[in-house]
Amino acid sequence: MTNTLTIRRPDDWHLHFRDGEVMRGVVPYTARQFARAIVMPNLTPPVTTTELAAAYRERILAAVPEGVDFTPLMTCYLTDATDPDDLARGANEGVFTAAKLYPANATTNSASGVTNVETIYPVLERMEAEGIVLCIHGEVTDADIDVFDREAEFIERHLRAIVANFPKLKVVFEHITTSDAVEFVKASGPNVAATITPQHLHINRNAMLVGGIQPHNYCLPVAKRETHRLALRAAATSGSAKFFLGTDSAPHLRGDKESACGCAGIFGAPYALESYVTVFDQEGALEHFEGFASLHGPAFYGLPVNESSVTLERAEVQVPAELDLAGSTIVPWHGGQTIGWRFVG
Ligand code: OTD
Ligand code: ZN
Ligand code: ZN
Repeated sequence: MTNTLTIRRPDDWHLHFRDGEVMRGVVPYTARQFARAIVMPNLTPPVTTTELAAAYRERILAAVPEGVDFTPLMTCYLTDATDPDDLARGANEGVFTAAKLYPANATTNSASGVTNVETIYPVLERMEAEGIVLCIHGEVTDADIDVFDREAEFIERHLRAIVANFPKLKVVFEHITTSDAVEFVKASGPNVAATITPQHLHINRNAMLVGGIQPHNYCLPVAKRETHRLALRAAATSGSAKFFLGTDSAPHLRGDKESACGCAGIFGAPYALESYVTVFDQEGALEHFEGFASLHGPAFYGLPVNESSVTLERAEVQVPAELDLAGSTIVPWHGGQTIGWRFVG
């Protein structure tokens, strides 16, 4: 039995750092485990220009603890009014690593998102030409579509057309939650990949709704039924380079989640690697963990792999029920549970 695992230092290909005090509390958790992270731009106001992204990057870097090597990779929040020239300039200057498509109102702080995907086809054309990666929150927002069907519907209504119209565009289907998404990504060419969160590998929708409402298991896209979770686990642990790590860590203060209208988002950063490696262990696929965590993401984004390494060991770890962040409390993913792997460093 493998009791310790040493892999190249991983990266987190999708997370939310927020801003201000909360960001300063959150960044060290990610910088402790990951060398780089794709930082989502859904601030208020959103990070829509090169100038805003460069300033946000500086604020994040100022929150990285002394002596820790961590690089935030910035994304541009696409709107109906995105200027392709500014996006291309930001990418060429090394400010933007990717751009993010939020269908308007699909998730937290996405009200300024794209109202009609066709509106931004000129931007996608420019991104394809410049080699800028497109990250997609793949859910339709139409009121008549059931929340559990919104991802599958997005594939049929929009994603097939985007991939067909821009065959050279690199597309990351973010935080996939369905077997439909797994099948779509597997059937697509090498320019289409997906990130998978720890929560969608661990829980199905019962964890959110059975035995009382469980707000700390609520995120978007919502967890689906068990067959989908099993498809995600098979994809993540298969060794396929099309699937890689993206926590979608999305911290909200405890009171904002335990509320009559609770916020969507799970704070996965603090025990992220322990959570993922547990899944690979349960699936008998520890040999594929390094690919998922540390190799497939850089290969897709065309970036070098990290030279340093991290070690995980089999050991019982008690995850705190809550963490203090800038004087407020946030409940972490696995809060109050015991997990079977420890991050050594
Ligand atoms: N999902 N919460 C948030 C973002 C993600 O869709 C996402 O990427 C958030 O709070 O920013 C969430 O549930
Ligand atoms: Zn999203
Ligand atoms: Zn996200």
